Amino acid sequence: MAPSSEDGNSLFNFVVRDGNGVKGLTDSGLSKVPDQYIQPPNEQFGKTTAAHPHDQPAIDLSGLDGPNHDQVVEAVAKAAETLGFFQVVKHGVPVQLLEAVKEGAHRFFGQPTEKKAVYMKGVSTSPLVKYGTSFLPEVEKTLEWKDFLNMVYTNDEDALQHWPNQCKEAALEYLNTSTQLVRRLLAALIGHLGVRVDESRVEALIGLRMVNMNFYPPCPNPELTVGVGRHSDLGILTVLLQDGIGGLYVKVEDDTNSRRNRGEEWMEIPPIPGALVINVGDTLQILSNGRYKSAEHKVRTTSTQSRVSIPLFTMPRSSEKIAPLPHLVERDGVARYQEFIFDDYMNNFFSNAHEGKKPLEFAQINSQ
Ligand SMILES: O=C(O)CCC(=O)C(=O)O
Repeated sequence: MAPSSEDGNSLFNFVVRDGNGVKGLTDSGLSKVPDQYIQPPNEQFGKTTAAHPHDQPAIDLSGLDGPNHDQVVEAVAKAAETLGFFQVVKHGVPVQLLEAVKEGAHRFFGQPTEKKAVYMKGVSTSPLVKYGTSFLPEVEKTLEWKDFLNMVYTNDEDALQHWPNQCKEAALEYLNTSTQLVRRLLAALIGHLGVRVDESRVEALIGLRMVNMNFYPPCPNPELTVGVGRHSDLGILTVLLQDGIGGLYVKVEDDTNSRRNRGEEWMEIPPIPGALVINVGDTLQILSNGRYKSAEHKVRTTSTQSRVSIPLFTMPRSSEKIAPLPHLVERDGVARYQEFIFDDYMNNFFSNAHEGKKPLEFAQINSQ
């Protein structure tokens, strides 16, 4: 049985240290959300997020290799320059595979705690796999309503040997086919900047890849909690598969005074069957000297059904030096970010609870 929320330590131990996660908490039967999950008012969905759905149609990528190439590139680049988020269809990742990946996620999280807990940090026999809950429970003031499985890619053989049996085959095929998609999108985005980047550099820029499976159990008080707090992703591009439940919100970046006076504006990225969501990460913002925007996003919980989402994060190899591309600095007459080693950016990112786009300050030179 789950401990009462008045006993903060035992709740933390039950959820985090014993590996029961939010799923274990909700399986024990909850009528209200424990205090440890109640967000401060300025982060609560009920109080702050008056959102409207993203109304841009999904971009049809079948045109990328045909006569509509230029229009498709234009649409992708425009989305990356403004919201930093867009959806794609006819993307080359088979739709049946998307179903298999979601089923694999449900199979993994549907297991008893002891089966999942073998992958917990500090316990996992595989350095490539981590099961956990929230984002950084040891440093967060308020926990996020989410359990996750993180699978790092080194090569196909390691993945099939180490990733959990419940989902490894589908997850690996999803990673490999989505990586092709990332290569095509990145070629389009780099080309649109009017610069050339060697193929070997492109491979180094997406040389660290991981698939996460996120599981959001139903929440008795969705308006008080977050599934994931506001953040942007740290890498190049993220490919996200979401199921039909919805709950992903993106912040509309607009620095004009009129927007500031009206407060923040958030847009829901509605589920579209067969589509994949793409978002720009901090590293691509930095390489493009601020032209492409990493998107601040967050996730709402729901009271009725468990939601799953499966992001593929593409990031630079940890030893890679990152700085704005020299041609862009020359053209812009200013470097907006300083050079750093990606490993240092990653360490900073994974040392702090989610706080919007604050990690970008690590690299920022001028206030933007
Ligand atoms: O669940 C989602 O829709 C987004 C997940 C996310 O932002 C993340 O895993 O970083």
